[in-house]
Amino acid sequence: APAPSRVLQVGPLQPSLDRRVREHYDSVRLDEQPDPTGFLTLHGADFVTAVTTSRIGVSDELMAALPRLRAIVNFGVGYDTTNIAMATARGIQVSNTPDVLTDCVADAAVGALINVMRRFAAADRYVRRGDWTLGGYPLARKVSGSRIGILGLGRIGRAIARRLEAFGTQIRYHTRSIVDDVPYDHVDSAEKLAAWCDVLVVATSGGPGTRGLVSEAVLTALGPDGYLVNIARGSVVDEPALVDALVTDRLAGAALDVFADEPNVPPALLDLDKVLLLPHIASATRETREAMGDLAFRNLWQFMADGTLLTPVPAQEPRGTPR
Ligand code: 8YV
Repeated sequence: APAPSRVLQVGPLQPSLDRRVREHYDSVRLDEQPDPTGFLTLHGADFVTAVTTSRIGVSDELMAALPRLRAIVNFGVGYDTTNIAMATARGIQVSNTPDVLTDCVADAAVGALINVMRRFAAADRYVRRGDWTLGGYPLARKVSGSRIGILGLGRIGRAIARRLEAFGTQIRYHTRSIVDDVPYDHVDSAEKLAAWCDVLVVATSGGPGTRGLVSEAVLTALGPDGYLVNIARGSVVDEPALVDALVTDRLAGAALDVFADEPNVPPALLDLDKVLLLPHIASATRETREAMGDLAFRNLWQFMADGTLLTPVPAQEPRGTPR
């Protein structure tokens, strides 16, 4: 019978997670196999656990090629790259790494928001180019006291809101259902929230439920004096509509850490000083990535010990399942 402790590493992992998995388990890097498909045909039944990241996930095809898979351990809080309904139907548990990255992602969202409203990155380039000798830098927008709309008020959305309270901002949010224990007003649509706020911060999860939530209509409602901050997933925003709104000055600016087709960024954005472009780094600090790797490993360790996960994601019924 296949060795039950074999672990499939779907792709590259955070270094200390990679080291610990190799130290404690018979692990195999799928992406290092010369013929991954042939390898899975021969050995797919060896693996009851797979370790992956939010960026890669476990595809439907890979899940189907692992007939004895019982757990997917995910490095990252987002799990939109794995079909949870398919995993649920197969009795496969999935874990993620919540909480340990909340502060860093919220810090990044606030930093990006300040940066793009005050145009600090563009001002830095202005000085480095020697343009300061040509005259003063254009006026920017005040962050303190501005109106902040937050899409998604989970752990990260709440942490962003708490930080922005300190700037004397007015805060409202939109989620599918009202969140009880917060001092902010709920707005019943993304479009209405965008019409009200100066800055729309995207802090939702990714996946089918939020795809295209920031539509052309939402961007139009946000308007020529509005800013968009996205530290969630590129899929939440209608990216072509965003690019068009920015290029045609129907939005004041955007701070983007995530994109529809990473690492490819729409070329039209590359020359816009009103846009802050970041390479998906909201959680990318030494401390947080170590903590994420440790939590991912502890999920794997616990599953191997007793078949349970420390931080399982909610099971999902296949879409259209009668309640
Ligand atoms: C990670 C993220 O950088 O946690 C997530 O969902 O998007 C980031 O924190 C990335 O997913 C790691 O692969």
